[in-house]
Amino acid sequence: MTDIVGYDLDGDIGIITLDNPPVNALGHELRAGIVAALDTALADKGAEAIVIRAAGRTFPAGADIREFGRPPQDPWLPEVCNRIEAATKPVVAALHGTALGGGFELALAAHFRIAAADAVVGLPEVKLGLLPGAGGTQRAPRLCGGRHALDLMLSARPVPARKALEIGLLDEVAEDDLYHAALALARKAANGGLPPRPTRERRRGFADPVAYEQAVREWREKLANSPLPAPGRIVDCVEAALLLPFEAGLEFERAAFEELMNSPQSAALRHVFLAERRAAKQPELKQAEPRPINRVGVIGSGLMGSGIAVTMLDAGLPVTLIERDQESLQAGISRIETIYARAAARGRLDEQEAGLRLARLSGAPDPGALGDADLVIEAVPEDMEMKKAVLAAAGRATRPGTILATNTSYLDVNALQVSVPRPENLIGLHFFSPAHVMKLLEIVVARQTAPDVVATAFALARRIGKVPVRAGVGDGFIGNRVLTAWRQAADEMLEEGATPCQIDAAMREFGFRLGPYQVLDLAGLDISWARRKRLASTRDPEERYVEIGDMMCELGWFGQKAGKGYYLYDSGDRRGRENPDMLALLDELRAARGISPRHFPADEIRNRCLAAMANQGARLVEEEIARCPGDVDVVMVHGFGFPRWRGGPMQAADAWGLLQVRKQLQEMAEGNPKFWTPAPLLNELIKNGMKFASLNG
Ligand code: T1G
Repeated sequence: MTDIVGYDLDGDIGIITLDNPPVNALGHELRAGIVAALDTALADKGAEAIVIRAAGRTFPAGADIREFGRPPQDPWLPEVCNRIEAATKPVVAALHGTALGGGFELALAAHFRIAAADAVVGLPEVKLGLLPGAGGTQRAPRLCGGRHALDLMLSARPVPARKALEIGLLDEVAEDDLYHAALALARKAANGGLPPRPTRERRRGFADPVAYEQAVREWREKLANSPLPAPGRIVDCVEAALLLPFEAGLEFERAAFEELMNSPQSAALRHVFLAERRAAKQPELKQAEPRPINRVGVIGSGLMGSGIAVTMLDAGLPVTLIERDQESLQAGISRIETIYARAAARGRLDEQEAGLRLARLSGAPDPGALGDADLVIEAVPEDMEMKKAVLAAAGRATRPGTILATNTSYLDVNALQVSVPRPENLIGLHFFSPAHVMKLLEIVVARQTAPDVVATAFALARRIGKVPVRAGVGDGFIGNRVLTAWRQAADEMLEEGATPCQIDAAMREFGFRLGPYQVLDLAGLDISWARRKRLASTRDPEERYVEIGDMMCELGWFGQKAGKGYYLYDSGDRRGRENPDMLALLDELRAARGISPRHFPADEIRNRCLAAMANQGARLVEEEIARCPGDVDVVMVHGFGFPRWRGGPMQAADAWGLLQVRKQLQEMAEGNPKFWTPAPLLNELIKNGMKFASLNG
């Protein structure tokens, strides 16, 4: 056998063991090894039946995503599955961990399936813009019927073993010893009780064809306006399972799979999957041991501080909440209690669990209560002096090994380091509001931050369920820098004739849930106004500055919180409607600048916004604020609603074509050269015939 596929005999049962860490992904070597081991087992006269199992953390979690986009190598996974199904001896698949995608398809091709009680199974390929391409769309419905099969593939949610048993996807669940339970099942099969039964011949799932077709119709209606091709193709394949002979169904599935594999949507979704994991891997994690975090202090209990506290409480960490006085502290605790009460009321959390989490919360109006904290995060207002004072007090109140973190969105973390007794312990943890909901965490590594502090931050991100991205110190780090560029591009079009509604509609059509002006109204216009005022003295006179935002804030139009911003918000209506006063203000601004307004087509709006974002992303990579373009994509997808199936601004720019991006920038450069001039990195990539993706490692 090979070193990633083993074969041995246990009594009269042939045992094939897969061992391809970290998740037994079904890459070429593993597939070839399985076929070789299967042939050995079938030829082995001592083997009456066969068990396929896996070592390590999980039964195969799918095809190897890193092989996608390259010419597939024999044996293809569908071929491996067909070989298992055609075996002349009973084959039992023993599942543990997360048997997903091609891994579960391998199991579906076996004659019997047994799983550990805590295992989950699933066919989540739709999250990658694909469909189960190794027979899953044809075999699963034969076992569990159309409705369960469609839910499995279209929700992409893993199914716990007992539920999978209940709907017919498994034959047994092993309450304790999976291996021996699988052996017993194989022996029962071998002794004639359970002969080989190819899934392709199973009809259990077709028992009620009317209900099956009804499920197909219901899903087709639900998916009528989906911008993604994969869900609809999955429905087609599941319907084909009922209507076509098995081999024809396999061919139908194969054609649909190849169509999706070549789609830009799948390329983008696969890119984000790998970019998220690449962003979480840091050199420091290999060089330094993370420090233990058993108690967290949070200073400031406003919107951000309370959200950060809830994030830590949700992860099982005790939290000490610090405020300037008892009244503020009580208000903060009440805010946290309200968050949990709402979650319980919506059924997202049971009352008892909410109570357990709140029991881990303590508070004091004095940083002296932080003595036993391993990590202290400040979330006070964006004022440098205030943050310096708060961090200095935390530094005095805590142990030498305690990590101090700032949640600042913009401020210079290097400057903050000078305010604490041990600068090497200070790092930026930039959460996004609401902190207990948003997945993105920008980890800002300052000049003196110690490697083990960086390693601790990334380990903490995984523990609290966040998507971490490393950022260098620079105004706005990664996300807010790109957002600012997006806003500049949009504001210039406002000034020249577009309306907030037109710009937001164009960006929603691109795939954003909300357009930029809807986001700004939601966040509050006063926040970015404060930043612009703070930076006013350093503003470059050569850069075009659009005053519309300042004009609105001077009128008190702060967005949803004020009931008026780019849109008007009638009481209780968060969607907003066009603000005629805004349009009048724009006319006033254009007249003052001698601008004759013109119409902006949706394509031009999108192209200008995307070019501005990608160009800013290129600058962030040049300045080493972002490690690679993929990190910029992860930030924009997880922090700013960039449509995941477009992959982020850098992936979308690659898909559009860097020459096109540069052409768009050059068309704009005359009006605002410093902002629109193509980044040198963009020119370099074009010159070398490369894409942003080539820098992702
Ligand atoms: N291929 C290659 N590598 C994979 C992988 C995969 N399918 N899944 C995970 N990894 C790597 C990942 O990059 C990371 O690597 C390590 O494993 C741990 O992953 C034909 C076409 C299994 C639930 O969509 O959902 O089969 O950084 O950090 O949080 O029909 O990984 O350590 O070097 O995510 O514990 C279908 C994708 C594929 C499942 C584990 N399968 N994976 O989560 O660890 S398409 C999937 C996951 C397919 C067939 C089709 C999760 C996980 P490194 P991790 P985790």
